[in-house]
Amino acid sequence: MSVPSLQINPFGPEFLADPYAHHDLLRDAGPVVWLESVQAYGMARFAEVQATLRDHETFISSRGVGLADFATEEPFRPPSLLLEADPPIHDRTRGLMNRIVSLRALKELRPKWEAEAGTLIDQLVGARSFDAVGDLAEIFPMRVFPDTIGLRDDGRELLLDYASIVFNAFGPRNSVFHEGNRGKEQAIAWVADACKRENLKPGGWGMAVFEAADAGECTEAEAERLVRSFLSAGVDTTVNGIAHLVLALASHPAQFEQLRLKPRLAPKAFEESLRWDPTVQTFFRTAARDAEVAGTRIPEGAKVLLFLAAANRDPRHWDRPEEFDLGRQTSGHVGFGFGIHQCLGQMVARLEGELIAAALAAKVGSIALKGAPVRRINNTLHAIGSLPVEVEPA
Ligand code: HEM
Ligand code: OVM
Repeated sequence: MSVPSLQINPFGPEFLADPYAHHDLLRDAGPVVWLESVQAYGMARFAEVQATLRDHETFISSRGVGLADFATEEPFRPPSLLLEADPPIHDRTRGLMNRIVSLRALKELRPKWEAEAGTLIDQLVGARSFDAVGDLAEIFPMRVFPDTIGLRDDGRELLLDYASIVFNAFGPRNSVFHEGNRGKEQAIAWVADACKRENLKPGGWGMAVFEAADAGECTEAEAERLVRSFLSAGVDTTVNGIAHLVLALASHPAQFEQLRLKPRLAPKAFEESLRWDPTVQTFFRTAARDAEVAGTRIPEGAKVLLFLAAANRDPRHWDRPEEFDLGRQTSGHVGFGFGIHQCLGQMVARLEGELIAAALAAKVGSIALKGAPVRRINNTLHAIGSLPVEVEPA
């Protein structure tokens, strides 16, 4: 079967400004497409995205989950020992990290995080009008996550700059990469420093990684790079997850009313917002051998771009996919990925999102958008720069 060849550029300004407007074209062209602009295969239907994520032996991560092929190109930074690793290395690093990001650790954090969410939402309800990004979505994760890692106090604001750079770097070296990263370079040196043992506070998840090194589970250098994973993936993702939760609730008032009536829907509200807009739009894989997907041959060495957000709204899999609906079964969405690389921090993200949804349900009577969301363009994240809202107290 010959593969449909498309001219559409998934890292072009029109696409990134409104990815959802272009997903039908990708999904309808076929189960597998050839993307001329990036010289890669693409998959945007749920079934093929999920099947490709599942087959980590054919579609590997160690040659990079961005456009660059680490077999032939210099990686942007030393590769992640989780995201950009295959078994057996991945099994070891992931096992070690899973023991740190444990159910028990999260249970311990909940009361403190819950109190922080309540305090913040009380203050915003008092203000009535605020920016749901600058005053809420960026504030809450920054109040809870860096302390959990045990990061040094100075310079924490650079975490957001760092994440922008890292997520831009999965795409091509286009103007989004160059212009988006300009002026943010000092974040790279700051993060490198912040990951060192001597800069981590005792009792945090950062130091716990070094304790695993002391126990012989990884080397000291590996520990530094694993702490870097927390800092790379742990903030901008939840910032935009919370921003999209607020956008979803503000733009679906009947659903917010359901949440107010049944606050036990708070976890569902965040999960459905992740299906509806998972923020992390895409990741690549590389074919480690000749493969075939839905009748299309994919040769060894080919890059494959997986459109996670398009899979989450594929009408072949979801009923009325564009609608944010608290009544739906959300399980199986690929907002956190699927298979062995499925998000390490998913319980962290879910706890943050649930607590914000619950605080809004308890304290807010209605949320209205006071203007269109202003997008912050990034090669990988569907990010919001500002989201003006007005709330009424409950
Ligand atoms: C992996 C999304 C929050 C750490 C992933 C993957 C996705 C994702 C899609 C899979 C990557 C792949 O298959 O190649 C998200 C979203 C989040 C979020 C949407 C928030 C709403 C977090 C947080 C942390 C984190 C809070 C840190 C505590 C990681 C790490 C990986 C990962 C280290 C790599 C795991 C591996 O390769 O085994 N995330 N993430 N993420 N995430 Fe998250
Ligand atoms: C990492 C990493 C970096 C960016 C994203 C991510 C979504 C992981 O360094 O392991 O997962």
